[in-house]
Amino acid sequence: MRTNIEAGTGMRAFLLISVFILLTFISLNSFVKQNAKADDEGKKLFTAYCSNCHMLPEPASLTKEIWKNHVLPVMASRLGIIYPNYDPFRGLSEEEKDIVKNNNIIFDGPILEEDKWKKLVQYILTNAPDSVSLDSTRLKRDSPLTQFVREDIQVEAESPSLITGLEYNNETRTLWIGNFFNQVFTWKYNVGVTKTIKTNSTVVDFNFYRSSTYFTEIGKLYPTELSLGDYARYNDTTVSPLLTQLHRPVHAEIDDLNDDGIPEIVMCNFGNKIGALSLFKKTKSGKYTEQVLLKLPGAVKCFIKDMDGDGKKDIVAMFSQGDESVYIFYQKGNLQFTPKRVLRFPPNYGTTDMVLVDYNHDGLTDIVTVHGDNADYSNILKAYHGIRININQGGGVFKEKFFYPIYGVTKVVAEDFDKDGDIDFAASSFFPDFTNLVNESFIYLENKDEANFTFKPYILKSDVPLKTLTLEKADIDGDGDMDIIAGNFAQSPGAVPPNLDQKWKAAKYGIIIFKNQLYKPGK
Ligand SMILES: [Ca+2]
Ligand SMILES: [Ca+2]
Ligand SMILES: [Ca+2]
Ligand SMILES: [Ca+2]
Repeated sequence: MRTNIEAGTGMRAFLLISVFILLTFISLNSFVKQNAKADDEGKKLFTAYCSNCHMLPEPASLTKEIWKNHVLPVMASRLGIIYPNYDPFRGLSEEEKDIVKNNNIIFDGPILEEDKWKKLVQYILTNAPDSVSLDSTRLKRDSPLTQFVREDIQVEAESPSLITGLEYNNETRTLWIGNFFNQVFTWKYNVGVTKTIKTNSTVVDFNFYRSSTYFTEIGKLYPTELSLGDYARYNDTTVSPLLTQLHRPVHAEIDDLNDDGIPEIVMCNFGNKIGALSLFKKTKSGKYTEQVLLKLPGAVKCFIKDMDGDGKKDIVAMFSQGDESVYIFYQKGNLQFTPKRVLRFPPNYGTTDMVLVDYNHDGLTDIVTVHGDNADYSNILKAYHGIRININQGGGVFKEKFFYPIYGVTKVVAEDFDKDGDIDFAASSFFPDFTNLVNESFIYLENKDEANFTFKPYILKSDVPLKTLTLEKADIDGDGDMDIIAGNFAQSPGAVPPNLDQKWKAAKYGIIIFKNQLYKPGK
């Protein structure tokens, strides 16, 4: 009997345990299912609401902390949900507040229910990493720079040096330099500064057209919704504004787009929360009228080029704020443009620069894009920062064929620097890793195998690493090879190591020349 009882007890215990396990399994299963359901719902909301304004980012592309404290409050405000620790109107003047309100940037009330927003947030935070670590393979990838020799040159009396614009005029062999202190310098190799010109505001870009020089004056360098910028013509003695009340213009092109003898101006009004790419046409009375080509903030760079080979000049423009993208505006009728978005990137890519180059020599212009801005909401090392080569497939289709990662890269120049027939690149990073990779603030990428996109990277170990917002190429010493010029910008929007910050601020130079050693003077 005892055995029976024992057996009976054993059986009951077994049954109880089985039931327990079964129940546990069911509840676990439904818990997992519920969670998966919530995750699924969160994902759907994320996809629906976060692809309205821009390309969908990966939740894993930023850390939980960055999402929570920096990006989500801003995103929420764009959906009319205001976080207690984030006031989208903070620091804005009444005038700016009105501009933001009138452009429907911030909604009056929420356009998404709170529980849905919570599910969306939960989905992002579940899939975001706690931290990102430095890619240690990069610590060993760079060779010492030998193709170029660095030379630092003082141009201004002001300190710290804050160079904002740099452009070389090949015809007059003059370097034009703009700085934060509303000054423009003309500079010649072996001569030095030849002229100092006072401007209305900070000059960030230059154009040379029919023996005149044109200044793009940003108005205010730091974000504002106010339109305080100018576009001015300089004729040896006077600066005459052609266009005024521009919204933080950062780049312009002037050219006769319809071949009627009268030049038009294409203006990148970077703006801030609002902005636009505009075409300015000269009327018979001599005044300019604005035709907005695309109302989108972050217009940062443009080129005028016939991209479809129909004989009419088109416009290629990059937008770098929120909806990061490259558009081609095809000229159909007389100054009538049809836009096509040819490249698009998630908003965390931090798109900053582009160059046009026929990388693979097939007669089709390719677009090289640069992604590395870390000045806004998410200051971490990003694996997807770098240079992208987007090859023209024909018919206005571009495909990313190569990605070279560089933390915080902001500018690039493309050229066959060693004259072996293939395109090499030089790039500057304003947001490198400030500890072990700070010398990647300047990288020379020598093309080793064009078809396979094999590049050899070189850096210069320096006590005061390059810190620049500007990068230009020119044969500055006139010896037949292409050199690289950068302007010193000794201020940081984010935290940098204090000892480096001191060195940058104390640096007694305005421009840095990387002199190509391919042909040496007198050799
Ligand atoms: Ca065309
Ligand atoms: Ca090509
Ligand atoms: Ca080469
Ligand atoms: Ca040279």
